[in-house]
Amino acid sequence: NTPVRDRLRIAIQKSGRLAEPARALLASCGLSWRESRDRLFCYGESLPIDLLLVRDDDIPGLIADGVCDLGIVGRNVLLEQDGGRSGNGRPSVYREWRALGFGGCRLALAVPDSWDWQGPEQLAGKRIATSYPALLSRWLEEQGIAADVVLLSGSVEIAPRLGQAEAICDLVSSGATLTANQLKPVMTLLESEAVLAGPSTEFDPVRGELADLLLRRLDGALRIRH
Ligand code: PRT
Ligand code: ZN
Repeated sequence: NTPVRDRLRIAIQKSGRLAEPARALLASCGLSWRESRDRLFCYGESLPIDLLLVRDDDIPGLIADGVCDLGIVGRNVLLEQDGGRSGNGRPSVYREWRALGFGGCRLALAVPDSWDWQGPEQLAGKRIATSYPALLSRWLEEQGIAADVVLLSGSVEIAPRLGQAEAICDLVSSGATLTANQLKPVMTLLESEAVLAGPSTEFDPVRGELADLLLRRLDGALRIRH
C-alpha cells in the first residue's frame, strides 16, 4: 500500500560517471530543480519531477520498493541485480525503458596476457574474480562450465596478480586498465550503457501522465543527439 504521490521521483547517481550526463539529459528535457542543502533531494521546479541523488547500486532497489518511480543506471547494474532477484525466485519488478547513449562499456572476461586463449572451456576449474556474480554465474551456466566465482567489490583487475583468481570479469571501456594489469579481454558478456529504468507495472494515472510527458521529451532529446 504505497501512498499516492502526485509527483514523479527519479533516482540518479550522486557522483560518478553517470551523475553529470544524467542531469544534463534531464535538463535538456526541460526539467529544472531547486537545490536542497543536503544535495540528496532536488525539488522539481519546472515540472513536478524530483531527483534523488544516490549510489548507483541502490537505484534498482529504490525502484523495486517504489521509493523512486524511475532511475538512470548502467544496464550492468540493473541486470546484475535483476539476476540476483530471479536467482531468489522473485519476479523482475523493473525493466529498461530507454537506452540513453552514454556511459558505454562492456562486461568482459579477461585473462592474463600470457594465456593462449582457446575458448571458454579453458576456464573450467579456475577462479574468476568479479563484482558481477549473477551475470558471470549465469554466463558460466549457459556455457556449461564449472568455475569458482570470487566476489570482489573493487580492484578486480589486480586479483590475478595477488593470486586470488586466474581470470576476471569486469567492466571495460578503453581497455587501458586491463593492459596496465597484463590482462586481455577474451569474451564480452554484456554490452552496457546508461539506461532509464522503470517498473514493469503501470503507474497510477497522475504519475503515468508525468512519465509519458517525460518519455516524449526524452525521445525528442535522444533524437537530436544521435
Ligand atoms: O559511488 P557509486 O556506487 O554511485 O559509483 P560506482 O563507483 O559504483 O560507479 P562508477 O561511477 O564508476 O560507474 C557507474 C557506471 O558507469 C557503471 O555502472 C557503468 O555502467 C558505467 N561505466 C562506463 C563504467 C565504465 N565505463 C568503466 N570503465 N564503470 C566502470 N568502469 C571502470 C571499470 O570497472 C574498470 O575499473 O573503469 C575501469 C576500466 O576502464 P578502462 O577505460 O581502463 O577500460
Ligand atoms: Zn556503485
